[in-house]
Amino acid sequence: MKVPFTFVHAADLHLDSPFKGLARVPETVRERLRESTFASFRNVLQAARNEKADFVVLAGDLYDTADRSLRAQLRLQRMFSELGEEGIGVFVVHGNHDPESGAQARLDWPANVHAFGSAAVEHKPAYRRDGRLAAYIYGISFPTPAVSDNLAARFVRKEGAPFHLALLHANVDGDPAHDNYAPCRLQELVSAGFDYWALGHVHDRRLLHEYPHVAYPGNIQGRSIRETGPKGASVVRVSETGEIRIDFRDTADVLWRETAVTIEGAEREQQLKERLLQAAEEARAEARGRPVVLRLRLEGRGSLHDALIRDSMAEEWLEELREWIGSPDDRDDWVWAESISVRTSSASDPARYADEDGFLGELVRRGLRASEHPEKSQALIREALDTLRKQPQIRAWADAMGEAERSELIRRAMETAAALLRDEESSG
Ligand SMILES: [Mn+2]
Repeated sequence: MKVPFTFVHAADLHLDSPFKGLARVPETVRERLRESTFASFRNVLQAARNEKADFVVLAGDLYDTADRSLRAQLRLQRMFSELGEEGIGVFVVHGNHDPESGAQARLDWPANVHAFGSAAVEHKPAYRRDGRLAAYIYGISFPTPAVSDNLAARFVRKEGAPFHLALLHANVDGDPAHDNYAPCRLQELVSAGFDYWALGHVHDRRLLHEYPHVAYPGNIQGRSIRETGPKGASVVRVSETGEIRIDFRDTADVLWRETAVTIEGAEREQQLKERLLQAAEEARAEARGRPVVLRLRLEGRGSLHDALIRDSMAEEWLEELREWIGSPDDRDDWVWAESISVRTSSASDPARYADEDGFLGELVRRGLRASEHPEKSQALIREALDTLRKQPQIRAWADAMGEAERSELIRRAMETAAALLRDEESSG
């Protein structure tokens, strides 16, 4: 028989993230974003109160940088001690963004907080609010930012508790989208004898296994247009029979969204204007009172394509769209149009030139062949970028491209070249 209890699992708070690269956004937007990681974490703790959680576990990257922001440390200290007044414990491990080696303010942390050290895996009892032992919590922090050791292998289950919770910042099964720190295998976590692995590091929410549960809650607040989708924390309920139920709480303070707008069937700019505006208003409605940073992705085949790919056209639409949807200074549920990306195709499929003689036909034939064959598209892109590869950023971008992206790039290059050649022919 187990003891029923409830806990909140969150990770990757990245408190006080600086939101660099937002130099050109209005002050209102920048300010709200700078506060968003704190606001989301307040929502996480409010969820812990509302759900009558017995304790909270935080799986690393509480802070954004190794030299922890003073503001973040002082605010955490206050928020944690408020939880302590309600009898809620807090268990913390540190990850690659906030390892032990970073500079830390010398602060007195409240007694309800336990931060695991980096020397060895420790275990601590976690109690329900009524004082009954609920679980042992095991954890270890990163000593330095780049940990290549398998920390999971050091976890050993002890006798004496009804439930065993392992708290770790780690990359399970070498997820290529994240740095391969504290690498380990799902299979070894599953067979290690714990009931729940509370993980951090991967910023998407993932449930890798059930019974035992192995879970990433994802980060609590999107920090760029690459971090769209719901962001928040898991409320985990363990019943007396050991059944585990996980409920997600979306705690984000500002939403990052990318939404597609098709140009198909739009013959006139007026229709495009209406569609852009509608997409922005839909994003606002779905956010239910929260502000949104929005990227609009134009796609589909249509007659507006040829105009859209001209220099600075997307910028002009973007500036106008910002005017129509209103200034972030005027309402709390603002929508900030971050960018418009053009992924459209011309109304007429260039494939129909493939049988023609001459340069246009040859270009289209080569483009189609390359976009259909991964090796050919790779070779073509390599050849095209040859001189640019000296630039480290371009090299990194080119090397990170997947098969589908390369094929898409070739197809777009072909469409653009074909459109320019057709223009030439009709004007000449
Ligand atoms: Mn992180």
